Order: sequence, then structure tokens, then C-alpha cells
Amino acid sequence: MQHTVLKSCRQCLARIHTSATSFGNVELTSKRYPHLRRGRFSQLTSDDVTHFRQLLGPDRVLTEDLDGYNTDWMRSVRGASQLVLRPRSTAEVSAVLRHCSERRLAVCPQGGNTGLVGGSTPVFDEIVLSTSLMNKIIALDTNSGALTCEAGCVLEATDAYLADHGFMMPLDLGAKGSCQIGGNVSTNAGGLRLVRYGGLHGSVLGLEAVMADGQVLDCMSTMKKDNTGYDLKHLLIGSEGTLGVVTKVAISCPRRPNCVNLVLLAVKSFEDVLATYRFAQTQLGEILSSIEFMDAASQECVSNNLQGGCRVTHPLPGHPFYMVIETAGSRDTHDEEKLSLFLEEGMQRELVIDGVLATDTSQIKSLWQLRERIAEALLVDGYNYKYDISLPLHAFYDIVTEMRQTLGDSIVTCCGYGHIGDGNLHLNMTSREFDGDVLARIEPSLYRWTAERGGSISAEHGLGLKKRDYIGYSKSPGAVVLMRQLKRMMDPHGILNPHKVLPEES
Ligand code: FAD
Ligand code: 2HG
Ligand code: ZN
Repeated sequence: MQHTVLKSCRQCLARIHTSATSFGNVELTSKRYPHLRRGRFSQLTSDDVTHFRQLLGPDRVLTEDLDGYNTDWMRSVRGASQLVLRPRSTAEVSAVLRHCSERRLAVCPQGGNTGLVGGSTPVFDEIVLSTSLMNKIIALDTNSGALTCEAGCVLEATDAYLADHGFMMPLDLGAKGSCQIGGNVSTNAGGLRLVRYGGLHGSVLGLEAVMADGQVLDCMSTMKKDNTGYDLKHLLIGSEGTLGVVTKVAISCPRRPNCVNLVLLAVKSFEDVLATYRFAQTQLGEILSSIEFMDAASQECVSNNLQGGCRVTHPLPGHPFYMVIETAGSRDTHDEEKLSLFLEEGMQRELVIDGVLATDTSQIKSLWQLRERIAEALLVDGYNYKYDISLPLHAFYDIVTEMRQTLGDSIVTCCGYGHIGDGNLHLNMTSREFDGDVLARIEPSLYRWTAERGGSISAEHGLGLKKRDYIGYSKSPGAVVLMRQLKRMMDPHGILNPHKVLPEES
């Protein structure tokens, strides 16, 4: 099964998942969000199940033990699907969707189920279409670095394959052990190295998808440049399973750097975080590969909440802010010298209070845990109110302070961290259990606050179910109308991932 996320921390995940938030205890989405109405889709019949068994064989049509597919990684939403289909090929996805379209059966496409906005699980009884068995690497062009693979390839495994050939995936996320390339493309995932390698709208060269009626849309290409007509792949990138099921992806992969170095910095104020960010851009320039920031509350959470064999010991405890800065380049002596100098000068200028420099792979991995495992550590508190916003850097941390004041002791923690190099703040609050009053004090005022500052209410996680009603804070009415028209054209019966991305029409 899935839900491993970070392979080193099964124990902690087991602890999270056997606590108050185990599958069975997660409230049904239809109860938690009572305003949602099941669409006018058909009910699944035994004839449908028989049909799917004929198509896929009995082993790949699941009707029992579906909790892991119905519940999200955060244990925050739970659907009531009675059927999971596990196709192995594009032709099988096509046959499944053709039947679903003819029968008006709703479908929820699912990759690694690591999505954070309630998009990857059914809301009612949608059929789960899992891409997990479509996990073959098809080709790697070692001249250009163009990789072609099936949608179910897991990010970490794909990156390991590329490493053997001197290349790397152009994206990296904490969920790499479980998330799949089809899910990454469908959410337009950002992650830890977007600052260096850019987003998926840039690195995806081509894709194949199956449309709602079962037709295969072939937009596969491994060329960097192709200006022939409308570039339809961009409609699928970030469409969160609502416009088609991505079955294959061609992606441009950079050369793996010869040397990677990393520093963890302790910083005394957010103003100094910004000054250090600017200083890093000037001093490290072309070798900068990641620049992340974390506040004290997020680090306390990692230090205190992860227990047992996967405990993380903080090397610089007790500081108000932290930054992780990674460099990747081709000459180790050059890069190490640059980074050491940056650290030395940063301390001389009193931008940086303290720092740890890591130059070997295991030290680097262990420092990354302080950043990558925050999401997992937060879940241990109970319920997690998770926000992922873009903001201009001058206003970046203000909302964390404001939220703390607004929510007081009605919450366990409020922390801010994220991809500062991309202007992307991860704002998180936790409480022991889901609390509708806390939610009502956060939404929609947080979205209004973000819009007033010209930010986006979803920087990288998407809208899914949880944020779809607030799309108007980030997109104009005209843009939403055009999105609806596209949805209607590409999925006339609305069977693909209903209740996600676009608000219900009144
Ligand atoms: P799923 O969660 O299964 O699905 C996500 C959405 O895509 C759903 O709407 C689903 O219907 C749709 N979908 C999935 N596969 C397909 C397909 N083949 N065709 C059509 N639609 C499909 N996200 C970031 O952007 N940056 C981060 O740094 C980041 N870090 C994370 C760290 C952790 C610990 C966790 C748990 C999540 C993180 N995420 C991050 C969120 C999540 O991992 C990403 O959104 C990821 O891209 C989802 O991939 P998945 O395969 O798990 O997709
Ligand atoms: C990350 O960058 C992910 O770690 C998750 O996008 C963010 O937990 C979050 O809020
Ligand atoms: Zn992120």
C-alpha cells in the first residue's frame, strides 16, 4: 500500500495513523461539509463491477479494504467509494472511462494520494482510478535528458533511475517516496528546487491523457521547442484530475550535479531572513539550488512530535528563524569555498547567528529532515489547518503573527515555513480535533488578506475540494467562466473528479 511518504519514518506514521486520526475515525467528507450534494451520477451496480472485472481481471478491481484510498494523507477527508480500479495501460484507462462516461459513473483519479487539499479522494462514492500499477519508465534520451515514463512512476524511484544515468528529476518534494509523476503533473507540484529548475509548465515536454469519454489525447513530444497550435498539455498540468487522466509524461531532466552542499542557518528576525536571502542570491548566484525558511514553532514541532526511531535532533535549537540553503554545481572545491565564505560573511555581518555546513550526503539528508518532515510532525498534534499561499516577500511572515493573535489558545500551534525563494508561505495551524469554529476564524479572512496583498490562495498544492469555493480570491470572474466552459467541453457529464477545483454553479 501507499502512504509511506518518507521511507525512514514508518514508526512515526504508524503512530499518527493509530492515534485519534486513524482511517475509521475520520469524519466522512459528506458529513463534515454538509452543503455538498452528490451529483446526478448513476449508482454503481454489480453489472458495472462485472464489466470492470472482465476488463482488468479480478485482482485489479477492489471492492474491500478501501479505507486507504478513501482517506487522504492528512486524515482530513474521507469518501465512501466502493470500488477501486487499478489499470496497467492507457488502453485500460480508456476502456474504463468509456464505460464510466456511458453509464455516468463519477471517477476520482488517484496517484500516490499525498495531495493536501482533499483532491485525491472521493467526496461521495466516486470510483477511484488508481495509476499505481502504471509505473514503467519508457525511455531516457541521454543526450537531451528527456525522460518518458508512465504516470504511476513514483518520484523518488524515478529519480533513483535517473541518478544511475547522471540525471535527476527537476522537482523534489517531501512526499517523494509516495507521490507519482502523474499526480505531480496534475497538481503542478512545486517543491524544494523550483527556485533553480523552474515549474512543471516549463519542464514537462509532453504528455498523454485519457479524456472523460475514453478518447486518448496524444500530446507526447520530447522536443524542447514546439510551436504548433495551442499547447494543450498546459491545460492538463495543474488540472487536478478534472479534465483528463494523465497516463504518460515526457519531462526534461537536468544533469545531476557533481557536488551538493547545504547550510542550516539560525537567524534572529524575519527581516534578517530577507536580508540573508538577498545576500545568498548575490553571493551564491548560479549554484543556488534551494532556499527555504522555517520558524521556531515549526522546528519545535519536528523536535517534539517525532518520536522513537525516527526522532530528529535539532543541531541549533532555540532560535527564532532558520534557513536551509543548498548549492549544486560541478566543482566541489569551488562550491564549498563559495558557501563557506557566504556563511562566514553572513556571520560577520550579523545576519546569521549560527550555522551548520553539510558537505556529505548523509549530513545533507539529515539536515533536510528538519524541513521536509514538518508536515508529518504537524499531523501528530491532531487536526491540521493547512494553507499554502503566495505573497510578496515584504508581507511574508505578517500573517503568521496575525493568526497567532487571532486564534490564541484555541489551537495547539501556528507555524510558518516554506519556499521563500518562490514567495510561497506554508502557514499551518493545529488543534487536537477538527474544530469548525477555528476553521471559520481562518477562512475566508485569510484568503481576503492574501488577495489584498496581491498573493495567491494556492501557491502549489492546488484547490482540490477544500479551496475550490475561494477561487474568486485569486482568479477574475471572467477567468472562472472560461474554466467552466473548458470543463464542460472536455468533460460534458462532469464525471471527472466532481466537487474539485471549480465551485458548484448556483
Ligand atoms: P494525488 O495526491 O494522488 O492526487 C493529487 C491530485 O491530482 C488529485 O486531484 C488527483 O485526482 C489528481 N491526480 C493524481 N494522479 C492523476 C493522474 N494521473 N491524472 C489526472 N489526475 C491525477 N506539493 C508541492 O507542490 N510541493 C511540495 O513541496 C510538497 N510537499 C509535500 C510534502 C508532503 C510530506 C506531502 C504529504 C505532500 C506534499 N505536497 C507537496 C503535496 C503533494 O505531494 C503533491 O501535490 C503531489 O504532486 C501529489 O502527487 P500524488 O501522486 O500523491 O497525487
Ligand atoms: C512542503 O513544502 C509541502 O513541505 C507541505 O508543500 C507544506 O505542510 C505544508 O504545509
Ligand atoms: Zn511546499
